[in-house]
Amino acid sequence: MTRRSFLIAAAASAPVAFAQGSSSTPVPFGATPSDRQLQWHKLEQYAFLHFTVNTFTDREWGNGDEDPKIFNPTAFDANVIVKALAAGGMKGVILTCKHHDGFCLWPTKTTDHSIRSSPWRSGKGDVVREISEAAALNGLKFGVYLSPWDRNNAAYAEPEYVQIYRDQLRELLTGYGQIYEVWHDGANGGDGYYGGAREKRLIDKRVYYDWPNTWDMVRSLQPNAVIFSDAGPDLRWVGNESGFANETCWATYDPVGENGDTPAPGYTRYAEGGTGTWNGKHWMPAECDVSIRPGWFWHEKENSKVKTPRELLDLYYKSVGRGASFLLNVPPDRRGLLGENDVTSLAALGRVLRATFSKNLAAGAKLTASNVRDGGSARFAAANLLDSNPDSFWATDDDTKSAEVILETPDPVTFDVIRVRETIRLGQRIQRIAVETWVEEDWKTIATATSIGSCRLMRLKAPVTTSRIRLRVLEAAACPALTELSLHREAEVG
Ligand code: FUL
Repeated sequence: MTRRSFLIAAAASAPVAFAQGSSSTPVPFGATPSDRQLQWHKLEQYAFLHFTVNTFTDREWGNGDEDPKIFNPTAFDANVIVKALAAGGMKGVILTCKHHDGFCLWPTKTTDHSIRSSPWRSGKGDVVREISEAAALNGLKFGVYLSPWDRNNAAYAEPEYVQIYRDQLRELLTGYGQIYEVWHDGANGGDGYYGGAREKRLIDKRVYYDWPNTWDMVRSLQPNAVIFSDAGPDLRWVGNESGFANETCWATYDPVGENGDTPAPGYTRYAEGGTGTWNGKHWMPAECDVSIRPGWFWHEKENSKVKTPRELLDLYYKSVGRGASFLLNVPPDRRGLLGENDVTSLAALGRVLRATFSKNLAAGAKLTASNVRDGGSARFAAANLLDSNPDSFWATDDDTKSAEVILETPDPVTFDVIRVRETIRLGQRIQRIAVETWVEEDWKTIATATSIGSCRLMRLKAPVTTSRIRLRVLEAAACPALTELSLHREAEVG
């Protein structure tokens, strides 16, 4: 087929409609992200640091009766840790300020079971301060994990402990600068030390913490912080600790309690978090947490079981590439540094991501859309897909819910990753897309996807070389609004 007949074929399959009546920005569809969620979406990947007495006892869950004197890292260096995370492309870091064992990594006024009772820095140290300052210095955001379950505290399961928990949260939210994320673990209740009682204590996860009031406090002290739990309110657990979202993963989610009732942290049908709820009432995107090692805390025996860069890369595609975030735990060891294998894997991940995504191979391409809103208004032109501006977008008229864009590059390009982003401030609108290339006088599908949201990465099995690509929106609940279409060649992991 000649170039002329290709264009006729393309035009025939791309009816141009100049619908009347739709003007200016499309009306948002369904739930939309808050400003704090929009800021969070930009991070995409960030790190977890699991560090506490467990690092020294070789346990995953401390019982609460650990002697604070065992906490004594020999060469703790927050700056070295954070630099290694930054090399891995991490945009933030969340520290386990207190895990289930109750040991506080900052000199809290609420209990003696803290770093003040340890020999580290003669009891004058503050891990939270050092990590938060190193994060700021290296351009990473800082977040806090504060376990609701406290196996040390004598008051756990009594009303008094809820006040202690809030006081601890207040200290963290007022003493350490800007916090971008507050992490509430759902694991809660069971055996513990509890001030010497050494018994089993269970709480009613639905009511004990009075979460709405705790979250109001978070909002007033750190209005820009997103709050994570199995039940939101801002971010949801993806429902597994393996680091992936489901192939279809909606940013909206309506969590339900285990018995179909009101949900709470630790009390949801959490497996549903992997897909979310199409057109759900709440914008509550998924976060995929996983450890770089089998355990969350450092164990010498796991030094040889660190995930390879290739495994980490796969998880990046299955989390960030499905519209969720990638929360990668890298636990400091007894020196208070990251292990050698962990640092090597992180650095390789960072290198491959930078090499793959720093350049859009579609830059300079000519774009032709089957429909552009407002009679072809430049404000909504298909060219906006390539301008690297997250605020500009291609949109169609209100009554045009399936549409396509043909992209022609001056010379053939070779790619194996396609990235597409919706204009999420207008909600999640698209339900199905396909990408095709022009091969032997016809369009051939090379990739399909369902949910898009903030980011969809389509990773091809083999590279494709072409100069004509067609993106088709096959199903959408409202006129599509897309902010990015980019082509990439996956770099070698090395
Ligand atoms: C779980 C905890 O029980 C693990 O120890 C770890 O902190 C993980 C991130 O969350 O629920």
